[in-house]
Amino acid sequence: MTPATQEYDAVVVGAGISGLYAVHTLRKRGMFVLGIESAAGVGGTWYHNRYPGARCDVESIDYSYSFDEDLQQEWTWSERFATQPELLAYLEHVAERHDLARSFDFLTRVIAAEYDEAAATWTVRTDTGRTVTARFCIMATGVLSATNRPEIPGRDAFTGESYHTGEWPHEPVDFTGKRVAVIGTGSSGIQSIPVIAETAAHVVVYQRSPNYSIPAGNRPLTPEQIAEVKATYPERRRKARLSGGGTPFTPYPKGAMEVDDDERQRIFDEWWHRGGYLFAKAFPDQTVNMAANDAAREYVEARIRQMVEDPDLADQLIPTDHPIGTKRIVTDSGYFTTFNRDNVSLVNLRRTPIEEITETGIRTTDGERELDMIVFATGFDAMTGALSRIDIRGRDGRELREAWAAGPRTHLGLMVDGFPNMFMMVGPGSPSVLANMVLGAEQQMDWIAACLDHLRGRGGVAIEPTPEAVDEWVAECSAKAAGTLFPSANSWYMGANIPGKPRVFMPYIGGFAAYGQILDEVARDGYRGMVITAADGPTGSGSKQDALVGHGER
Ligand code: N01
Repeated sequence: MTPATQEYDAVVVGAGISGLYAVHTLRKRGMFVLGIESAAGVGGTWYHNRYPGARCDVESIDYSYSFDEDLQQEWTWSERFATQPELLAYLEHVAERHDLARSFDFLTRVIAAEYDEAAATWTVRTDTGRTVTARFCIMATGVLSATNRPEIPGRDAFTGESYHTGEWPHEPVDFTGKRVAVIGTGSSGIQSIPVIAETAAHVVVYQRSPNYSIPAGNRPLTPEQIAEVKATYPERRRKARLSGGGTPFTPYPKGAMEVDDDERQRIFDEWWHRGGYLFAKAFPDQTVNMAANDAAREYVEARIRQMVEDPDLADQLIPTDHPIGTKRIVTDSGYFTTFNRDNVSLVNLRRTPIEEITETGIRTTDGERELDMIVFATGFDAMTGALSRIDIRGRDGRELREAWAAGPRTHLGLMVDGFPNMFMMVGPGSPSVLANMVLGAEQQMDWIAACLDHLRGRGGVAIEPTPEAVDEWVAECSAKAAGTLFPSANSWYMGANIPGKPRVFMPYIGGFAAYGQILDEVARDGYRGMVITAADGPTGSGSKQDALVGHGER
């Protein structure tokens, strides 16, 4: 029988890429760890986003753990960009290989976490009624996990089938012969539309803002390519760690405006054929210099016009509201050419906005279209949504939601002042979605583990950043963003997709390698900007000095 309350060294919230590695790392250190996950199994993003066409836009060989050399030698990816089922199978395999699932309570959602200063522990409450305490809380809650179902009038009135791409059902969804609406043309919409169009009677794409999308150039990996990667994995990982985005690619060494037209065209061609969102990094100045960005935009525009047969339709599919790359460029498989099919049509919501979702379809200002199915590809309350849906209270009952009312405030994207012993993974204030999330999770968790060793070595029970360190990091993050074109876009990076959300560029855009260097320096400087509370320390906290020693393994 499970006792109502149990004491752990650490609670890890989430069984996605970060949460799995967090549990593995902490258990290896002999800590008594409880993982809590709302889904029925591991996988996080790759558990939930089962929509047709879902794939990763980072190459599989890079979007994989590096901590287990045998794993990376034994696992063989079948395609350059893995599909969701393959990614989920991989994460299930990792969980099995390291026996991670036994540490998790599945089908359990964390609803509240409160810091008890006297005990220097967190009390974590769940929707199953189970409450546990833990010295440390690792929030591996994901940055694209809190789905956004916009408040469109009549949203729940539709009596046909209705799905959100981020909460896709496990049973197969049959589109055959159906009239399907897809609302949203971000990555999820753009990836799913061509696949749905293969069997649906008709697909109506409801587009509010067109997006830049670049064909993935996906292909099966040949045995020779796989052998080559496996033989050179350490070097590939080393390059990735030294890069801006956590993958072994570096931009052309000259700016787009420093080269002549022929050279610029050649480099754009090269990165176009490389495929996908990496195009944003062809030249190093593409997202900082408007002239360089215009050159990239014009190149892609011409490509879109080549793919879409109807020039008026092409016009409507070409973005005009943001510099290319300041919203994530979508990595697609046949998106623009799908509009050449007879069974795909576009509703341009800038011209004819949605008035209402009805019982039988969607009514826009030019009339109602009858539908059998609506697919909401409307995205996420990104970066902060999963945390703000939990009632998190730090010292003196201060709410995280309140602390972040004007936008997320962190030290190094890892900790918040007034919330001791709570660490966040791959969230706001870190390179997060701007870099390879798998290496990002390893980078941060390794740092957290070393930080906990440091705390233990100093006989401390709690660690947190100073308010000054948080102020400094927030200023550093916004200065880095201000030096780019990113803040000019109404992107989810800026919180602009959620009405009322503060408009702040949330990730750290200084680069993956630079961020890693900063983490290293802070650690070398004895965790500069952070304060430790000793067991008998000034705040009088904690009689649980032994907590880090561990109570055996769960
Ligand atoms: O979400 P999005 P997503 N009426 O926010 C529209 C990652 N990802 O799930 O732009 C009508 O990008 C909204 O319109 P607008 C990736 O990082 C990766 O597609 O706000 N439309 C937009 O078109 C990605 O960036 C992969 O005007 C409404 C769309 O819905 C991130 O997840 C695959 C609306 C939402 O696009 C999010 O992608 C999938 C309304 N009321 C996702 N509200 C990979 O390839 C919203 N929209 C790895």
